[in-house]
Amino acid sequence: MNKSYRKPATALLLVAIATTVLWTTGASLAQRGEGRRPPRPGGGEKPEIEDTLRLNVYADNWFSLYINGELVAVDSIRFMPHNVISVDVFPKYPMTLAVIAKDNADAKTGMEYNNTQIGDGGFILKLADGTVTGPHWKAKSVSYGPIDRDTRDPRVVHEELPENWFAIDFDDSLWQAAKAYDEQTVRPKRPFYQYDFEGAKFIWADDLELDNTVLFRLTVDSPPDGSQPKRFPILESN
Ligand SMILES: [Ca+2]
Ligand SMILES: [Ca+2]
Repeated sequence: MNKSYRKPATALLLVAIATTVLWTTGASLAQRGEGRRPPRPGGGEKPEIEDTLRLNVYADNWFSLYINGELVAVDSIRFMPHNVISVDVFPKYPMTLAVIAKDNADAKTGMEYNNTQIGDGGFILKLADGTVTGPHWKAKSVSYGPIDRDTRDPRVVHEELPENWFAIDFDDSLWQAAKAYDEQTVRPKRPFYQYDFEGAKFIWADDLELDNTVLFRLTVDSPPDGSQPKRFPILESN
């Protein structure tokens, strides 16, 4: 090998070594949480990705979710196949979660698959601070049918969504308690088992089959796992 070939090879090797050293250092700093930017004088610490919580949501068949009045997650697949939405959430307590969940149901008949059958619903959620779905959530069914399970002459009941149903200060005191359902009853599909839902219960309104659109709400005063939420004064002036 002559000199002109050796030089680029040596340079490449040096770049590779330097990249590995930088990557290793960065990874170990991130692992120890030492990669945070130092706070600016007088500015306070800014939140970093380690300050977020992982939120896992599974709906049969579709949902959208608001936290403290803001839209945070939407199921990216309208009905089939069933999927899990997993996003990072920046928590702020007290934290109001509000969900609209829909079973796959024709608006006029309450049935699915070209009106050939009655489908069932189901909703489950877990946030990394220990917030989980269960009968302590509030629920309200706003679409129901087919009435009397009459599939020959299917009729449905729809209610307008209450104004600001997802807002922090919405009064849900007259809503019913969510009803919890066994995993065996909801029969979640494969993606459910690939994410952490430990401790969470499937919820819906009173009828897993005939309630087709259900609203849910919960306000969490502080992290259920007892962790101390970090404060960021830099964000509190906004
Ligand atoms: Ca249904
Ligand atoms: Ca369904």
